[in-house]
Amino acid sequence: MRSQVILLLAALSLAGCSREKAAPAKPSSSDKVILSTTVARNSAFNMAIAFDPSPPRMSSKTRFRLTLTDLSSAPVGDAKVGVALVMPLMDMGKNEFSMQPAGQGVYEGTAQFTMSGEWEVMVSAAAGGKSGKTTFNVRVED
Ligand SMILES: [Cu+2]
Repeated sequence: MRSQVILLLAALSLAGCSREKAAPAKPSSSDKVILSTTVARNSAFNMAIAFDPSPPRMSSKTRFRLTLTDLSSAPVGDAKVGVALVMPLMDMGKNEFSMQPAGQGVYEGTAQFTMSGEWEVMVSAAAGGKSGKTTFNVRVED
C-alpha cells in the first residue's frame, strides 16, 4: 500500500514538474540515489540537492549541497534553510539541521543518516516572506 502511494506521488511530481525542471541541472551522480522528488503545493522555490558521498552511506557523515532558485530560476541567496531526515517506514528519532549559505543560491550542511535504506530528505526554505518545501526520497547505502 505504502509503495503504491509513493509511486503515485512520484508520478504526480514528475508530471507536474517536467516542464519547469529543464533549467536547474542536478549532478548526474545524485540522480541514481534520488528515487523521487515531491514539491509542496504553492512552493515559492525550486530545489536541487546533491550528496557527498553519493550515494550517502550510513557509516559516515554526508555533506548536503542544495541549490535554491525562485520560480524564474534566479538564485535565492538569503534564505533560512532547514532539513529533516526521516525514514518513512519507522521512527528514527529527530535528525534535523540547518544549511548555511555558500553563495549563488547554494547552501551546505553536514549530517548523518543513521541507517541504510530509504529516507526522506525534507527541505524547508524561507526568504523574503516566501516559503517552499521539497521532499527528496533517497536511498542510503550501508
Ligand atoms: Cu530505520
